[in-house]
Formats: sequence, structure tokens, C-alpha cells
Amino acid sequence: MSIALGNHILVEFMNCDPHVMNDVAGIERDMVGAAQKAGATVINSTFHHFSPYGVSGVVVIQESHLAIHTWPEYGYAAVDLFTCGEMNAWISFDHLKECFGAKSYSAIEMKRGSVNLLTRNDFDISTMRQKASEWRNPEFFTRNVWFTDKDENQALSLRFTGDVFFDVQSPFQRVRILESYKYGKMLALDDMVMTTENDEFHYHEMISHPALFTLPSAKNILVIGGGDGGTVREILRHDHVEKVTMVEIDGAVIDACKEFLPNIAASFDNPKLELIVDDGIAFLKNAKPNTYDIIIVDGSDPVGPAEGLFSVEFYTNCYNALKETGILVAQGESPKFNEKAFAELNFTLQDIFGQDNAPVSLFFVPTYPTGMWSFQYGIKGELNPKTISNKSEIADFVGKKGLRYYNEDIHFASFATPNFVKELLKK
Ligand code: SPD
Repeated sequence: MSIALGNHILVEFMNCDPHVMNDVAGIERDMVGAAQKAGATVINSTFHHFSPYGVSGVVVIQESHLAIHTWPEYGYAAVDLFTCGEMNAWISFDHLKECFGAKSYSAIEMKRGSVNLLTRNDFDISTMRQKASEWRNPEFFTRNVWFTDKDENQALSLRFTGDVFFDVQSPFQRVRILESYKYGKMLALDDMVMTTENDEFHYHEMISHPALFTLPSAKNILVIGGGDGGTVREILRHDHVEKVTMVEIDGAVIDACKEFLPNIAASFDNPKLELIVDDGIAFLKNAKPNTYDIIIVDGSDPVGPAEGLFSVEFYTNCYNALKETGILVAQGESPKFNEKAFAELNFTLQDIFGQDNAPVSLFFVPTYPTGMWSFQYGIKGELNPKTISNKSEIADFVGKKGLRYYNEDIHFASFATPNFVKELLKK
């Protein structure tokens, strides 16, 4: 019988559950479980999710490695079980077959490092063994599980703990609450980061306060989207606001955030808030003209349920539902990530509100791809956020409310546009 250093099982798992194949946290758990069940000592695990789908990962074990690449759209996983020593990798195989719900499979087993073909060097490994046992703690292995928000050419990845607190496929999108190491718990819709505990204030302060200080008499406000609650929380810091109507299409987002992001979803019980779980696009189609002082569109990116939030018809309906003097603020995408959507939205707003009435406010969100993000305005009546004169009121408000991003300087700075953005916005 020939002796070899390692054993390699190359596995094809087919007709697997596509949702399982696309779940980076679940696959990491199953792969680590497969190693441990077979008695391996886990050193490290690194797993990545890819947009729109697919997972790749490796579990480094003291006995070599287990690796995987999945194609959810084919219900397929390519798995390598490479082991040395006494470990029986067929135990890992059985475990994974079960976890993935593979209806069919094949496997090739190969010996690796055939001793007949190798020449042993003469060196003393006893000191190395000693060193290895000093630095390695086999009880604690490093997990590298990454959530990636990306397009074909650019990505932003956050390392997360692998814990998934909420994972529901609603009629509109996949709603998840995960935990990232750097930014705490986060809401992800499909595979896009929406908000995180530690940087949500950038977005929520900037979507609300510049408009509220441009129109400090605003009383009646409509929010479309905004299911995490951060936008209404900020609006309701202004005592002069009498009523906020929020229309969110996806009740699962509200449920997830109420339970797991309570500091963001902090104002859902405020008596000034009317919360409607319904389609915001249809709501605006039927809205009474001349009703709202401010409309805020806190939608997700222009794919899935938010696609219609980027249409001429929708913004025309917003224009009509605003009072004669009113402000529209819309989540405006990034001039460095979704340049096309960014520019097209601005052209739409220029067409509807007038060329000089569609300013852009830029701000920084570390957890969105490129970090540079925008809110885009449609101004109706004689208002101009760039020339407001109530700086001292802003300073006073910022101090009292303990704001962490917005202040009187950021207000003006955010409306300054770099030259490349001016170029992008030229028709
Ligand atoms: N790519 C992220 C686009 C921002 C979507 N809205 C976030 C919701 C926060 N309330």
C-alpha cells in the first residue's frame, strides 16, 4: 500500500437549497461544524459573500483545510476536503451533504504527497513543534466572515461576527440584522448595507436637519421609506413639527429594527407619528395636493422595491403633494458609486422643480461603498438651503440635542459640490 501525506476529497454537491448556498453565515457555521465533527482543530475561518450571490470560504484546520465555492443560481457547491493524519474527512462530507440539502453529489478521493515520490530532508522539527504549541491556542480560532456590498467593479466589505439576529425573506426583499465588528449591528436589505448602529447618525442627521433648518416653520412632514426609524427620530427632535406621516412598504424592516436596533427605531411610539405600512409610491399618487411642508424619501437603492422611487412620475407626485413653499429631500445615491442613478435623479429633479432648485448635499457614510453619499433636494417656493441665516439657532439645537454629525458649518459645507460632481450634473 502506498503511503501519502494527505488525503483530498473533491466534492460536487448538486441540487442544493439555493438559499442555503447564498447564506455566508450559515455556510461558515456548517463548514466549521464539518471540521469539528470530524475531530479537526480549527485555526481560522475566512468566508466572503459576493453580490449578487455566491459564497467562497476556507476553514484552516491543524490537519489542512476545508474550502468551498457556491453558485446558488445552480444550487451547486464545489467543496475541497483536504486532510492529513487520522482525520476522517468523510464525516465532514456527510455533515455538509445534510446541511446543504444536496439531492445529488459526487466525490473523487485522491492521495496527496505520495511518499514514493518525495525525498525527506534531514532537519530537526522538534524545536518547531515547541514553538508552534507556544503561539497557537486551538480553543480560539479567528473568524473572518465578510459582508460585501458591491457592484461589478467596486465593493465595501465589513467583517462581521457571523451571528445573524434576523433573517426574513419578505415579499419585497431579504431583511437581515447582522453584527459587524466595527459598526455594531446592521440592517441589510438584500445584499446592501442600509444602516449600522455606529454610523447611522451621519445619514439620519443629514437627511433631516438641513431641510428642517431651511424651513423652520415646517409642521407637516411625510417620510417615504425609512423603516429603520432613524429619520423620524431626527425629525421629531424639532418641537415645531406637529405631524409626521411615514409610509414604509415592508413591515419586516420595522419589526427587525424595533427588536434589534432600538436606538434607531426609537420614535415609533411618538404620538405625532402616523405609521402606515403600505406602498409609498401609490400613497403619493393619491396624496392631496398642497399638503406637506417637507417630503423625505428615505428609500434604498434603485433596485427591487425602491426602483419606482427614482421615476419622473413619483417626483412629480411629490411636487404636487408639497405646499407652495416646501422641500423634497431624496436619498440621492453616490457620485462615486452609482454615478448614473445620481445624475439621472438630479436631472429629474431639475426638470420638475427647476434647474436652480435641485441642490445636492454630500456627506460621508463609512459603511456605504465609496463612503461618499448624497441627498438631493427639490425646492418649491422662495427657499435656499445655501443661504439660510439661522446659524446660531442651529448651533443651539446641535448642542442641546447632542447631534454628532450635523452642525452649522456642515450645513453649508454639505451643499458645496466638487468640480467632478458639477460636471456630472451638467445636462
Ligand atoms: N446603499 C444605501 C442606500 C441608502 C438607503 N437608505 C438607508 C436607510 C437608512 N434609514
